[in-house]
Amino acid sequence: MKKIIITGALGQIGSELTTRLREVYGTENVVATDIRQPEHSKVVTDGIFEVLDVTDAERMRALVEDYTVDTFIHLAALLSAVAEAKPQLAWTLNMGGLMNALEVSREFDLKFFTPSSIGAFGPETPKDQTPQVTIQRPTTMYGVTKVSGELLGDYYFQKFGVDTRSVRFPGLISYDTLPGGGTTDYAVDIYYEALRNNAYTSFIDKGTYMDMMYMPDAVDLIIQLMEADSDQLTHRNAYNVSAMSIAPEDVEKAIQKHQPGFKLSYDVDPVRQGIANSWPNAIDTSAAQEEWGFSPKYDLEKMTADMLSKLKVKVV
Ligand code: VAH
Repeated sequence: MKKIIITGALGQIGSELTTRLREVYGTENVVATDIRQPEHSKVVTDGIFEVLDVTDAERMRALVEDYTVDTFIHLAALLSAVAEAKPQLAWTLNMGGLMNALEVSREFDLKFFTPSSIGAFGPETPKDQTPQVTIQRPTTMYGVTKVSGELLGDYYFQKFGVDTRSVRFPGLISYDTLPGGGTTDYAVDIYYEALRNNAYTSFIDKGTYMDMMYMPDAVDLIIQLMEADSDQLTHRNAYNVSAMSIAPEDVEKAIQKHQPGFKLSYDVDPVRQGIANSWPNAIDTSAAQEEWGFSPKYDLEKMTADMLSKLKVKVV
């Protein structure tokens, strides 16, 4: 990677990835884009920023040509809960945007990354130690777009030679930018509410195990995968990645080590609980470990300590 364009740069992944890529590759070599242009975001003020609606193929092509990038990182998409509320919009945005990004990557011979998700699995998928290659029949529109995205990524690699790469992200936990309407957002909200009120009411039920990862590990692995030798990669679209399998009560215990009086209660949201129930408990990440050295640094304890210390500065 030398010069990179990113879509969805203001999102939960995009905001931290943009900052990191600017540090690693140089501010002048990162073109951050999103559909809006807030005045006070560091993504907008600290480097190159362009407004881009990813369903606008002409504008996307013009930016790629003008900035002579060699890598396309496509993050713009609706997440699971929002996609379930607006399934038709989710298909149009998630798949229309992805097709435009793959087409421009084909035309300009760009290296390409877009994330899949554990949401690409469904109720028939083995829930524990979910294999890298297994049945994928998701029952959410988000999952349908993610499986379709994986298949499109492989198709563009096999048919057109586009160097497509992808991972199935678990729930991502971060202190920089709030997530935008996912099922795993409880695992971010809980830290904010622990500091504000020393209490949190979870919309996901006790005993609901899902894969999770701290954002620094997610940002690191995107760079690691994109810098890996293409010949090393077999399961390009998309690698299972995860750092921990946790339930709300596990986060409660980890927070209580820092705030003994912290109280967790439950008010389950049937829609997001239904989505969570259709996903795995814990996925197998051996393919990513073997093919490109995936190795997350943060477990629940280390993440909790860092989240609470970083958020103390932000949360009033
Ligand atoms: C969501 N955070 O909840 C995203 C992610 C595995 C979860 O895909 O939709």
